Amino acid sequence: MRTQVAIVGAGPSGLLLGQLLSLQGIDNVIIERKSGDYVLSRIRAGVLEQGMVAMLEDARVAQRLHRDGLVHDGFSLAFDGRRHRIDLKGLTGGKTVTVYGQTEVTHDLMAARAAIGATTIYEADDVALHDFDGQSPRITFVKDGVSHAIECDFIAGCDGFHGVSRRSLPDGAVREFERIYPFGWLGLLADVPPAAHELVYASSDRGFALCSMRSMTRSRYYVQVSLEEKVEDWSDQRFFDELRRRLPADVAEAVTTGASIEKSIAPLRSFVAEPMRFGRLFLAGDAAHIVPPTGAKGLNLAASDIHYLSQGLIEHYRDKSDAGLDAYSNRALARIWKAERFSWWMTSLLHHFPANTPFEQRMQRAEFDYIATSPIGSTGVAENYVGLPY
Ligand code: FAS
Ligand code: PHB
Repeated sequence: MRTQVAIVGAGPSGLLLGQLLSLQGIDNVIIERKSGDYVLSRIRAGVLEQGMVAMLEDARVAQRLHRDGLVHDGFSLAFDGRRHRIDLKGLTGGKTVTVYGQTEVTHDLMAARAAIGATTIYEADDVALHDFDGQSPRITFVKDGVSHAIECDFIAGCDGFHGVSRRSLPDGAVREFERIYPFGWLGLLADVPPAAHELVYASSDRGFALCSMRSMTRSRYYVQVSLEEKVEDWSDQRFFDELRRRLPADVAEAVTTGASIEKSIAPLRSFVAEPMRFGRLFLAGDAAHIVPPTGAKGLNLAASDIHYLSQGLIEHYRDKSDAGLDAYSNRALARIWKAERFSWWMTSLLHHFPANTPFEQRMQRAEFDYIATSPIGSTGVAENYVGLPY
């Protein structure tokens, strides 16, 4: 088999890249380790920056998003029961975010790919990348016990943090930066109305909690837990009781309990691999970087990577120019590091760190007080939350 661009991974990064390339007549094949149903079953992000909404419009997959997505003009920070609303729209000259689950984004991209007739190979085993530092990269994999090879011009490594692409690079080819946080997020999804019409990020001496949603009838909640916690030790009742203890009283009272549809614990880490290109292999999305979900940046960073990478590939084929590909890594990393900073800062502000001294706890409180009383402080939060320019 031969294609112009071979994409490893059928998550949001791979699917969005494939769609943008297909619309420009650039042939591409996606090779995915799991089944399509498994990819759709993963419950992940929920908030889209305006830039990502524009990307999905460019990809012609924004119809359901505009029908079902919830446009939010603000969100709240709460500290020891005191609440401060960040007026996103007012502080950023009209920018907003859209609440629309990553599952739905993936569904829309999968449907578009099927409609356009592009090839996705699911349940591919032993995926391996070859000769990407030369002129003729290729990918090999096993499907139903039969070995296959795909010859291509370029490989896009969109296979997430645990994927094969970054691990295929020679030792010393990338420099890795990492911070692992001493806690995780226990998330619960339930078909109950949200406790508030906007997101509430709450910090209390018991730990962090987040009230989010997927629609006005489906809520997504998180509580900070230690890394020793096991999801099977958390009944729905125990989860909701702990959630309420961490929320401002009015929000706690508005929480509607209900049977969980999904419950899982995710670890939190900050991670960046530099550079994001090696010869004809380009890393994008979680394959190159991870942020703690506190800033709602993970999925949105994948979108901006794909914005830069798709532009570079289109210029290569349409304009015979490699300027975009040559600039990809530096352009993407410039935005990535600013989102890493914001995600680290939001996480540091809102979580209970067991090793924090009383002084550091006071610094957290002072940071919140500054934001709550300074329009300039709130504006800094707002412009990062809606997403810095591409
Ligand atoms: P993904 O990991 O989504 O997709 C990579 C794909 O590659 C997967 O389908 C995988 O099966 C496939 N793959 C892996 N290895 C392969 C191989 N060897 N061969 C072929 N295919 C392979 N972000 C937020 O903004 N908010 C959140 O609340 C949030 N919560 C998250 C919770 C969890 C548990 C995780 C893991 C991430 C969360 N994220 C969140 C971040 C998440 O949304 C990512 O940013 C987003 O999925 C990035 O998309 P991709 O880069 O496509 O990577
Ligand atoms: C979610 O709805 O899953 C969500 C929203 C905002 C975040 C993280 C997760 O910062």
